Amino acid sequence: MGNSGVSMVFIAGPAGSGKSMLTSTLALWFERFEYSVCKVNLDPAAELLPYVPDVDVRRYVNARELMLKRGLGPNGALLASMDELLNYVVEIKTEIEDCRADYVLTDLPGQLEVIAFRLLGPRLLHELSEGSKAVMVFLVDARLVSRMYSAYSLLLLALSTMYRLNLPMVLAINKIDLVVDLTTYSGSKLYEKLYEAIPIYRLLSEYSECPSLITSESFLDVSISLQLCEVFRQFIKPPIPISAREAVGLDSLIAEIENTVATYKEG
Ligand SMILES: Nc1nc2c(ncn2[C@@H]2O[C@H](COP(=O)(O)OP(=O)(O)OP(=O)(O)O)[C@@H](O)[C@H]2O)c(=O)[nH]1
Ligand SMILES: [Mg+2]
Repeated sequence: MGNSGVSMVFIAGPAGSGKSMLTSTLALWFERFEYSVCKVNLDPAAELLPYVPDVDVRRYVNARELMLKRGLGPNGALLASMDELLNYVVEIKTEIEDCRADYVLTDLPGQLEVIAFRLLGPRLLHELSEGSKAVMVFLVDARLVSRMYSAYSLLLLALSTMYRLNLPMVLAINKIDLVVDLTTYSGSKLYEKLYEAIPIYRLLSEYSECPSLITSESFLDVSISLQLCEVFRQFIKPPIPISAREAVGLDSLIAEIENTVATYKEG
């Protein structure tokens, strides 16, 4: 069947990084660029969403109901829900195709474990994106990457998610409004401030050599830190700074999504 003109954008990232809010804001921005968008909620445990989904998996599986019915805890219920969703792939795909949108924005659950580190989550994403071009936007909360060691661990998480899902990735640092004053800084000044505040920029910048970044903060063996630094640079482009809440940086994010989609090769 195939959906070849359509681009699937999976919005991933740790719990609370702003995936649902970005789905909402990004949809508005795509529409501003005159693209049609289909908003998909793929989180069976979502309670309140900041957008009205066009396709909502809670119609098929509801984590809360499963929790009560099977006596599961919240994590177990989410795992069971994602497994159950595989039975509805055809229905969900049909609903997505019926949207006839240029872009499908898929809001994923915050528990990365279920989407990337188990058997069925990656299979679900793979089946949903079959026949379309697909890209993952990986969101990181700006407040959580203020130290070099947290930059390393979040980049490892992003890289392992990308590796497991076998999807090209656009990394975005969200909630920059909480680390810089957006009323004072914009343009290149904003970027300078972010460069100071968020070590990921130094880590991924071609203007600094990896050895110069090894500080007393690096807790791993120096040679491992150096090698990881090189690996990150090889596979991850400097992240796009955004604020999903304040709708800042979204045109750059969309440009990067389009670039990445353009180079997509179906695996
Ligand atoms: N200040 C600020 N807050 C934000 C931004 N984006 C999201 N938030 C807030 O962060 C919290 C979590 O946002 P969500 O969009 O629910 O995050 P999520 O990644 O979907 O969360 P889970 O689905 O539970 O993993 C909410 O209180 C949002 O209002 C942002 O750019 N700036
Ligand atoms: Mg969410």
